[in-house]
This record gives sequence, structure tokens and C-alpha cells, in this order.
Amino acid sequence: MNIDRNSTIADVYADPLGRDIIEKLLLQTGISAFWIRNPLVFRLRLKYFGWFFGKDFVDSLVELMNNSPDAPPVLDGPTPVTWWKRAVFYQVYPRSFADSNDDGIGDLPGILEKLPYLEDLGIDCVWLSPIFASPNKDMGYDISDYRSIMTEMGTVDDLRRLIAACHERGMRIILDLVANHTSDEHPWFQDALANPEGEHGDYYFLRDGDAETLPNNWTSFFSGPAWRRIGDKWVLHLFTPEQLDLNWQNPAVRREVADIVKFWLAEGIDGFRLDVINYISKREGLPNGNAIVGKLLGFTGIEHYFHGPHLHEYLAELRREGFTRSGVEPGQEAVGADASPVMIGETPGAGVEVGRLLTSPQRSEMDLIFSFDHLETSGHVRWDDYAYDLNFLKRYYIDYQSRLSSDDWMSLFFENHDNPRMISKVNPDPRFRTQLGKTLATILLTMRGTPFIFQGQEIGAINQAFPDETALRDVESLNILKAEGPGAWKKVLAGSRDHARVPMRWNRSENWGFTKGTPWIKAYDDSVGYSVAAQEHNPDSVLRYYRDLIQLRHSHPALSMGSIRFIDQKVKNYFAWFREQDGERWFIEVNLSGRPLRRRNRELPLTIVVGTTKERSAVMEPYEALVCKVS
Ligand code: ISL
Ligand code: CA
Repeated sequence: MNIDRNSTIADVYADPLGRDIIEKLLLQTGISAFWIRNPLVFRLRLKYFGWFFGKDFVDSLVELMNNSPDAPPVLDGPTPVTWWKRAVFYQVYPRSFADSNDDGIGDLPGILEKLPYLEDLGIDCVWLSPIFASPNKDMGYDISDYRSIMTEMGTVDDLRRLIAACHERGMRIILDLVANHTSDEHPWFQDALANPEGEHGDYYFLRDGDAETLPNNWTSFFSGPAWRRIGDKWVLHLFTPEQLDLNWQNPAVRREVADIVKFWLAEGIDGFRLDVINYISKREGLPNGNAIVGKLLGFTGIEHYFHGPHLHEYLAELRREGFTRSGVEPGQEAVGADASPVMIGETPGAGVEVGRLLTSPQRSEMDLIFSFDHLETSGHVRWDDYAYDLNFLKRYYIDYQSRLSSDDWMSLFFENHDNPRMISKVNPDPRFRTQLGKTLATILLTMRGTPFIFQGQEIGAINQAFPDETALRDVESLNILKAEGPGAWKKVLAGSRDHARVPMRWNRSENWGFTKGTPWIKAYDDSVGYSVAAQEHNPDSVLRYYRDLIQLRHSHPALSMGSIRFIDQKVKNYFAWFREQDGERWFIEVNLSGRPLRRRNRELPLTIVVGTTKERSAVMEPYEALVCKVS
């Protein structure tokens, strides 16, 4: 539909992008959707909002929506069951997983040694955070050579061994492709600076202009303006000043990225996770961002690139030109030889509808995306010190699942290397740590979608009591402290990405068996029992629970592919659903709170197969979780 200033809020809501934007604004401000989804507001015309928010605000909305494709039609006939729908993924943060040569930094041979552990856990696909050559201004998310391995991580041969070992064990392996930006040490950028009129001059956003006038008002995600001054030029960086945005409008850049993908596919990898891939298309002319949108979202300029004018076109092209393995018949699925290796986009800011546009099989763009709207509850940001209410997660999943068509699929995750640990966010009381870890595992592994486990989650990892700034390593946290001073400590401690980046706890020896050297970042959680070694032999551990549940999911397709039906949706603190396929039915029920809860649905004929308790008594324990077979 064509949206203009005279369109109503109902029209905006009917547009996929429009609906996502409205919901994002509500989420951000903590305003209930009730205020929007009611007939009075629905009839309001967009232009009236100009009175409050300014004409620019309305114009940017209109411009955005006129760029968005229509919602995809549903396929005729059954949708293919691709391997990644049934798979359980595991994200390794290589720097902190296992250090084989005791230099304090995790590496590829370290990961190779731990493959049996991942296989035992039941992992189908390992995702490695960046391992390509990098000066590490943002821990590998600043790449200086896409075809070689970071010195401290090992060699291309180490990677080959790792790929082969994964495949021998029937596991797949995907890498992280950071192609929205490169490091300033990348030869393309070096050449672009030296020869602005040359081959690489147009690979980046280099702008002339005097030293006082920034090309626009966009801000960086890591504090300050998104422009860096080099010589007599400005250059765009949405992240650190050393991560320079690539100009995807240039077909040569797009060809380079597709070539990099093909290069690693030829080495046998099974796909990529694409870093901030929805930011690759910037609005022509790089216009100023709207001040109100900037204030609401915390960053200025976002509306000009989070769903840019050519995003879908570039992604479809990358799928076609990069993520297609020739010589393999489609549908012929084998580790290391998928006709269409998996393409997973990290898409901050994408909501349900944009997610569907990006992953619908009919549109041939990506397979899965990571949307982040569930990681903080409504009205909160990562830096807030607050208790995450799991009832929010419940509403999020009920809403998300109800809006997916039978062709759609979603990713499931609570943690990654950019976020604090979920157990700590929900309830840091140590008495609940194990139980809560299992509850979260239950939701993650029995929901409809593809689960992603972040290293340490399976042993109930929690946030770190970092003593002070010297314990931190992440540029984002350090920049905030630099810009806002020591008063920002509390907020940094609440949201720092370093919570997730401390070494994996393998056993009770020094540095948790991660290294015999000095770890590049130190952990500050001394609790006993939360290591792999301690949990492996404890049948009540979080680790054993993960293992049991993954195994169950693998042996019962109803739990991965089956339909999902939520019940008792309105009952607070109670989250329950059925999964069903080919006459096989499962019932999952969870107490979302740290208090006992009267059990519902006692009359159902159920057998507990995996759970935090052995009996369906009249009262559910705090954070109780049960996975039951319906007989
Ligand atoms: O942590 C954030 C900044 O506030 C997130 O917005 C994060 O930057 C965003 O999700 C993008 O993350 C990815 O790209 C970044 C990198 O620092 C993150 O580690 C990566 O996951 C830039 O490459
Ligand atoms: Ca090492």
C-alpha cells in the first residue's frame, strides 16, 4: 500500500514495516499497545502527528514505509524441512572458549579439543564468533583480512582441521562474516585513503569537508558522532572509529563480499552469521537523522539504514551470488555440501514483520534472523539495573508465533556475546540459579524455532562482579565510562558485554581450565559447581538437563517441527503450550516466577519426560519446568 501524510494509523499498521516501527516505539517507551490498537487512534491521520513530533518525523516514516515490500504470500504445499530447522546451534566466542597454547587467548586448536564435549551435548552446528585477521578494536568485529585467520587464533590449517573434525562428527560449522564494515587496517581502506580516485576510493563513505562541519548528525553505537576525521576527509563509522562502513551501493563491494563467502564455502563451511546485515544499505545522500527518533532509540540516524532502500535487493543478490554451492543438487543435504548454505542475519531493530520479509522462503534472502526485542522488557534498555519479568518473554513468544505463517521460522536465543547473562537478568538470587537455568533451557529447546545456545549458558553462567574499570575489556563499556565518568559504573555493570565474554569454566583448576597462562579477561564469579567438570557427573545439573532436552528434541520431531498451541495465556506467571505432529503430543509447562504457583490442567493424562521435578503436584515450585508426553 502507498503510505502518505494522509494515511491513517490503521494503514501504517497494515504495512509490515509500519507495524514494526509502531511496535518498536511502543516497546522502547514502555507504552501499552492498547493505546495504539484502538479504533480512535487507528483513525488518526499521520499528518496530525506532525503537530507533536514535527513534519520531518512524519516524512521519515512515510519515506521508510514506501520502501518496504509487501508481506510475502504463503507457499502452496508443504514447506521444506531444512536441516537448520531441526538443528541446535551453539555459539562459541573463540577468544574465551579454550586456550591450547596458554597465551591467555582462546584459539582454534582449543575449540578442536572441545568438540567431543559439544558432540556429547548434542550440538548440530557450531557458530564461531569472528576468527579472521583483526586488530581487535572490537574483538574481531573489525576485520583486516577476510581470507586469513587472526594470528592468536591459529592458522587456516587449524580451521581446516576443525571443519573436517566437525563434519566427521556429523556437526556443521558456520563462521561470522562482518561485512557492514572493515577495520581501518584493511588494505581496501588503506588504498582508499591513499588514492581516493582509485579502485577502492568508493568502497567507503569518504566525504570532503572542513574540519568543523560533520557530514551529518548520525551517532555511533559506541559513543560520539559516527564520523572520523582523517586528513582532510570525513569517513563514516557506525561502530568504533576503526570500523569503517562499507559502501554496498558500490557493486564492486557486493562482489567482494560474495567472493569471500564463496571462498570459505569452498573450504567446507556450512554457512555464515552476518553481522549487522540490515545496516548495509544507507539512504542516498546520507541525510540527517530525525532528532526525536534519535532520542527515542538512543542513536541518531538509524531510520536511514536499519531498513535501507536496497536492503532486500542486496541480500537476494548475496544469496544468489554467494550462498549457492554449485554442483550440489538442491535438497541434497549433507554436512559440508549444502546446495544453499545457511544464511543467518544479525538484524538489530528488525521486528516480526521485517523478520518475515527477510527470511520468507519465497523471497530467497536469508534463512534466519536475530531480532532483539525480547532481550529487555518494555521500556527498558540493557543499561538498566532491573529484574526481567519472564511474563514479557511469554507475551513476546505468543505474539511472535501467532504472526508467523506455516512457511516462516524463527531463531530462539536469550544470550550472546553482546548481552549479560539471562539468569542474572531475571533473578540473581543464587538459590534459584540451577532451577532458573533449566527453566530457560526448557523454553529455549521446546519452542517452535531454531535454538541457539551461547557458550556457558548450558552450565548456568551468570554475570560477573567486576570490581572496577580495569577488569573490563569491551570498547563499548570503556567508552561509556570515558564519556560519562565514574557515575556510569552502575549502568555499565548492569549491561556490559564483558559479562558474556569471560573464559568458559571447564573445571576447578586455575582459570577454570581455560588457560594456564593469564587470561585476556578475568572472571569474577567464584561459585562452586558451575563448571563443566562439576556438572558432567551431577544428574541434577543444568548441563545434564540441557543434554537430556536436546536429545529429546532430536528423537521427537514434534518438539522441533510440530505445531505450537499456547494455553491459559492470561494466567500470570504460568506459561504452557502443546507441541504436536503426526498424532504425537507434548505438553510443556513453566512457572515463570520465583514463587510457588497453583498448578492448572491437572486433569491432563501426562507423563513427565524431562523436568525440574518428578511429580505434577498441586503446587508448582518456583521456576518449575516440565516437558510431558500426552498419552
Ligand atoms: O551492543 C550493541 C551496541 O549497543 C548492539 O547494538 C550491537 O552493537 C549490535 O547488536 C551489533 O552487534 C554486532 O556488531 C557489532 C559488534 O560490536 C557486536 O559484537 C556484534 O555482535 C559491530 O560489528
Ligand atoms: Ca591461545
